[in-house]
Amino acid sequence: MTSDNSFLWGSATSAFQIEGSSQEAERGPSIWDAFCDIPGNIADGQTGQQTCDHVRRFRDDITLMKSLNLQAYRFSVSWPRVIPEGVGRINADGLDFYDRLVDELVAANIVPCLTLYHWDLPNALQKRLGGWEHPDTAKHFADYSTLIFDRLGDRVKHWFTINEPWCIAFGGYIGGNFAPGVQDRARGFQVGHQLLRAHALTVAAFRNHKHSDGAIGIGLNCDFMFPATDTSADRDAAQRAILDMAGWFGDPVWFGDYPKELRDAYGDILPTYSDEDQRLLKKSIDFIATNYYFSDIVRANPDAGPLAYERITYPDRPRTAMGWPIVPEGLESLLIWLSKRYGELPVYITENGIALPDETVEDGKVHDAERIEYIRTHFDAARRAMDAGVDLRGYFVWSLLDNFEWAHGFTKRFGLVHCDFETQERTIKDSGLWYADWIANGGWDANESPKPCCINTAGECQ
Ligand code: GCO
Repeated sequence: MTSDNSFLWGSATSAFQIEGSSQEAERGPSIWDAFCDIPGNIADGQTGQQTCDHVRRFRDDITLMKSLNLQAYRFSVSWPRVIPEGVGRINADGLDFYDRLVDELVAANIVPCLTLYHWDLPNALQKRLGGWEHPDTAKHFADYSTLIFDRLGDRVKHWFTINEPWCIAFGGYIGGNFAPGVQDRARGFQVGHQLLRAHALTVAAFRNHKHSDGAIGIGLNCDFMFPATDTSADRDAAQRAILDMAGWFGDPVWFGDYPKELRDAYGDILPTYSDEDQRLLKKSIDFIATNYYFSDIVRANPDAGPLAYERITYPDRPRTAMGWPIVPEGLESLLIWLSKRYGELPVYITENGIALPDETVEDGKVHDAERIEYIRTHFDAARRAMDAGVDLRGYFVWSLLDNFEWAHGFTKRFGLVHCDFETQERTIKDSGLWYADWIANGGWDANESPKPCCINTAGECQ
């Protein structure tokens, strides 16, 4: 994203997770509001109505970012705050909010990095068109994005179209644990397809825009998959598992089509692209952006679905409050895999972080040593990937604040800053203080050099 080689240390959030609805700049309902209204969907029965009340408190939150020494801040714009019905009427107050946010970030010398879509589709489009399954939604997304380029493109130069299309398609339409809660693989593939078309149309609009002097990409997510054994069957199975996640979206935006392995395995339920779609999709990213949280072990199993692989959770690793095994070396391997496959483009880690159980404020402090350890070991993994040739340009810790963790509601805390959801009081955790020092000291350069990794490809310590 940056034209020079400078490295950005940042933190990330998303609109639905932190903004709250708020009286000022009120937004239209999104599919996540509708999903929260269905009893049983959210672990603690909570909603996105209030969350961190960021729309009213954004100036204080920027002050917090300054105390963390953040150089960049990745946030998302809520489409229904800007265009409540998804098309048509523009909510001037909503647009003004993002304008002020960007102004204040720039004034604070924090680089604004903007995600156009982080899961909160205007519910009107879901009801009227069937949401992302309908090809017109992709066009409406490109129109909405163009409005954002018009208004903010003079100051924002770092753009992400869609955050984690895999989660939207898989979580929303195959697993069904995310909005809109469907369980149907063919519909999931159709949604993934239209998300990719939306990305391609938006990038084309960006590249023709008067404010095209920035860079644009898509926010992928991939768990890394280590083969269970060194046999070729398991190694191939692990590759198929990576393609099933990162390749489903990464291949189209770079090569213009899905991986052959997915076509062979899924057949006709994987939609096909028109020539025009393919032309627009090919090389429609200026950089690779990925979120990373954990890795799994993969074994070949002919009976385990069309791609014949089985994922196994690391049995012997410590787990986060999400139940995710802590596997820092998976980040190193993922970065190398993505960089080799997609043109050795510049790379950004757009999310990485940990939820911890039972975090409490005592005497104005939150002692989260495990978060410091998690972040530090992942920083080191990223550094090893750089030493192996990955052109890493930035690292965004998830998340700035404890926030609304989707189907988990407020039960999982990822923040560098603790948020009391009753009083809205913010407390910088030990990890936030540590990160502020890390950035002030120049990252790895001035801190001790990364520890070598002892883990082999089977996930064992050598
Ligand atoms: C995602 C989203 C974030 C999450 C984070 C922790 O990856 O699911 O981008 O919104 O909150 O990843 O689960």
